[in-house]
Amino acid sequence: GPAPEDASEVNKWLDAHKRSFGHYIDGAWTQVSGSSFETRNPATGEVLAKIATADASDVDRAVKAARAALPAWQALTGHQRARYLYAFARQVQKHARRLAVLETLDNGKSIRESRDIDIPLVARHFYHHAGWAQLLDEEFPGYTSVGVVGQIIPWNFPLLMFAWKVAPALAAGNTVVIKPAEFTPLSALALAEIAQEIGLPKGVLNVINGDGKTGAAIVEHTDIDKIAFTGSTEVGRIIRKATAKTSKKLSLELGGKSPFIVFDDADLDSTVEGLVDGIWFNQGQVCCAGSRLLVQERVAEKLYDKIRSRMETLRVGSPLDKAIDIGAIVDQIQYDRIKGLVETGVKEGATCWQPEVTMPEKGLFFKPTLLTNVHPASTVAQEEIFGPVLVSMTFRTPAEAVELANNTTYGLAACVWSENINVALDVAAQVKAGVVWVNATNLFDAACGFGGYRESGYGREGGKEGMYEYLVPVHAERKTAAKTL
Ligand code: TXE
Repeated sequence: GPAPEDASEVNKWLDAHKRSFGHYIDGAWTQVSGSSFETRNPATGEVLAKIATADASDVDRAVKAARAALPAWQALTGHQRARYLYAFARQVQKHARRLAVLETLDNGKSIRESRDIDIPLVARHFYHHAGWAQLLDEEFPGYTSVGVVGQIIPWNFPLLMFAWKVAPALAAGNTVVIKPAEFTPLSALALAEIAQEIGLPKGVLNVINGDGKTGAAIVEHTDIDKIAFTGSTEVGRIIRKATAKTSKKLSLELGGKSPFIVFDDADLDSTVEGLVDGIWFNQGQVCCAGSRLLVQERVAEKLYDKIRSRMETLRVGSPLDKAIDIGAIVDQIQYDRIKGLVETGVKEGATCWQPEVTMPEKGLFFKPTLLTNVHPASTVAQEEIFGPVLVSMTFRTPAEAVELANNTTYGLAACVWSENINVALDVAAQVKAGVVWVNATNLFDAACGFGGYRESGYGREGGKEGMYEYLVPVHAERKTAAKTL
């Protein structure tokens, strides 16, 4: 196969930072002192860098910097702010290779995905929102920025979630305090460096590190106007409670258990390719993963045969290997959680099948897994596994498919596979999900609002809908002032 991706540029970058990172507050890097944590490459176990942990006083300094930067940032025209977002996008493209390798080392995702999917989507997101910044006055008359925004993101798409949060916030004229996940802090720090390179005014974007305690300090800070969170449903609930004590605006993008519905007239070969993308993309660590296969009874065995033979061809291996399909699971905690849930599934009566694929000798690699004979009320049919594990159930009629599809507490995404467009559109309309794909899955675009219903959270990210999360109607006094100008 081709030579593995060269990581020397990233290693040089890490060495230049002495493999030790503080926070990026008020346009400057803080010293690493006090408590810290290590971030590892999950494919090798190697420590990549030491990262400072922000306590409540660090959070406070970041919020103060964001507050101080707010009036000048708000006072810029949308056009002026757009120039920074364009510059951001261009720098992401310029450093695409380094960012992709860094993301792969810290997260364990395949280089093919970080290079061809994550990084291009990050650039696209900044370009798209530069456009919104320019159109702010025309498209959102009577609206203004929310103010200082606190953002907490997960580890499954560290760079992309950074872009999803930061680009609309800045476009709308907010200033930001963002915390990447403790498993994957490095790429957000590389983007902080980009903010510095493009001369983004100090305090407009502050990046601080730490675990849930730091996250909680952001959520509880009294001078933050809005919280945007992507992560577990459990932490989402904690944040909902905490923000209820203040007047903070809130948007939540939480877990999912998205149905992948296959009718007996579907093109089964493309369905199988869709499944590879739906559940094995990013090792299944995707909030909208098509993790629940619902297949019409008559074709179930035929589809399972096709899935199993396709699974035999999936390549699990070093994320830097350009030819692999499945990389490493982000962390031991997540690995153990996946393993535990599969064991629970088997205990509850599911049949577990894994292919005879070659596995790396060390590192956090999990075999692609198919669970059949799953009871709709069982744990694995209800709980998000967040790993390369496909759970399957069968149905007989479209009505039964809809009932099964909606039979979880979630409502993030879904897809329907059928050659009969009437059936597909009819079923799609009845599934409770923020996005429904027909004969496709995992299609994302910066122009399209993404988000969930029910326990999957609320609020949308991307497109015009996403902009409203970072805007509020101008109060009467300001409106009058604007008119007299
Ligand atoms: O998530 P957490 P975890 C799901 C998925 C996964 C499970 C657990 O099922 O297996 O969640 O993952 C910060 N106040 N998803 O434990 O803890 C934390 O530091 C404020 C789905 O890693 O929710 C990190 O930055 N912040 C999901 C972020 O929250 C807190 C993506 C997410 O971590 C906090 C990730 C607190 N009390 C996991 N506690 C998706 N929707 O895509 C933690 N954090």
